[in-house]
Amino acid sequence: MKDRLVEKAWQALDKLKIELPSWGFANTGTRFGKFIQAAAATTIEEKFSDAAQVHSSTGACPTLALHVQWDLPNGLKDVGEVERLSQKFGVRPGSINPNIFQNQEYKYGSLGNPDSAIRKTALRHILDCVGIAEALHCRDVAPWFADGSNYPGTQNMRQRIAYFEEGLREIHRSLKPGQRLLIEYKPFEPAFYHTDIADWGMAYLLAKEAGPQAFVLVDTGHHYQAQNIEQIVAWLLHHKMIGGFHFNDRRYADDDLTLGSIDPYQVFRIFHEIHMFEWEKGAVADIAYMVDQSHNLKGKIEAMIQTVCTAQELYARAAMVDHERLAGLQQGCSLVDAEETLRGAFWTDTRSIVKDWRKSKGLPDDPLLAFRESGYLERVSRERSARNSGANASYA
Ligand code: RM4
Ligand code: MN
Ligand code: MN
Repeated sequence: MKDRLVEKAWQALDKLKIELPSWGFANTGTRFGKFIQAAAATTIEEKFSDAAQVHSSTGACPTLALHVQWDLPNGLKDVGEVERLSQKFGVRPGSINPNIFQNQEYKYGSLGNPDSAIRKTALRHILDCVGIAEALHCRDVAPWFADGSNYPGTQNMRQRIAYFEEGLREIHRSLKPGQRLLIEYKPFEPAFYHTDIADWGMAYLLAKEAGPQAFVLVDTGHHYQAQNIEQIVAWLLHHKMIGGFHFNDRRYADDDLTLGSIDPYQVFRIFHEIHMFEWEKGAVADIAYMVDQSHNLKGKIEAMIQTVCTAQELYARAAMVDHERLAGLQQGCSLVDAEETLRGAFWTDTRSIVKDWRKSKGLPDDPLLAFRESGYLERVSRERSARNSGANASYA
């Protein structure tokens, strides 16, 4: 007979699905340059193929987030090819991510640009993305806006709020029933004086203004130091406004480090808020979990597997909090016992529990080892190395 808390961990693991980012398999880097990897994916087919490796070894990643422009450069015309690849590799397309930050015209912003023609271009692109999402039966459209300014006084911040409200309302009008618009915030970079959607409050207000199918997306790396991310999650849960997560960890800024590599307790505390909410409400919080990491130094597929395993271990730990007991201790303000109840779950080594769960599903108990033994990395390194050696690594 399984212990009651282990049973809770297994049930949580059954539910946890984590989307992978197509761009996380490509040669990406820091703004100073890229360290080219022979095995990196350059085509959408290779990205699907790599994602399928992570999914087959973990069983937890059935979808791949796509960045239109990087993955569907011809927009709707590429939908057929994406469908074909999805069938071939057994991974569904996931969230559709518009690209409104790379083109030259977006120098002063996209939806917040003072030039109405550029605002329209950005809007048209995002509306195309909604169409692509519909054609691929994807639920979420998730724009990240690089909009902002670098120097005080150079932009009218209030005016830009109105532009965002107007644009997002129009995007929301084009959503089909069941589709969602996820609004991601980020406090700085590439703009360093002001970011148009800098924090969860701004994202929340814009989502509210856009309409009932708009929600907030929390990227764990998009916060200032010492910010209480789990409190933000608690607020968003309370208001039924949390739509999704981008998983990574960060030391200073948007570093895209492996989830939980710097501060596993923080990831645990975030998961704890979600589990506690679900326990209280007796309902599942409808949250789309996704990895948003672009590894420059680690092998990309291995880093994804490591992230998924870390997420599972920490998610299982948070599921093992004795919620009944904790609720009673909180009510009685038994500070030490309440904290120890939380800490006790955090210090539970769930690795063997996750292993047993994997075995029960017919999955490899050590996904990283299974991937290494498959020979996939060696094969694709050979096949792709010539193309990757020609990749542009330079910053200037
Ligand atoms: C941003 C943000 C977005 C991601 C881009 C590539 O920092 O996290 O989610 O799409 O990077
Ligand atoms: Mn992100
Ligand atoms: Mn980011």
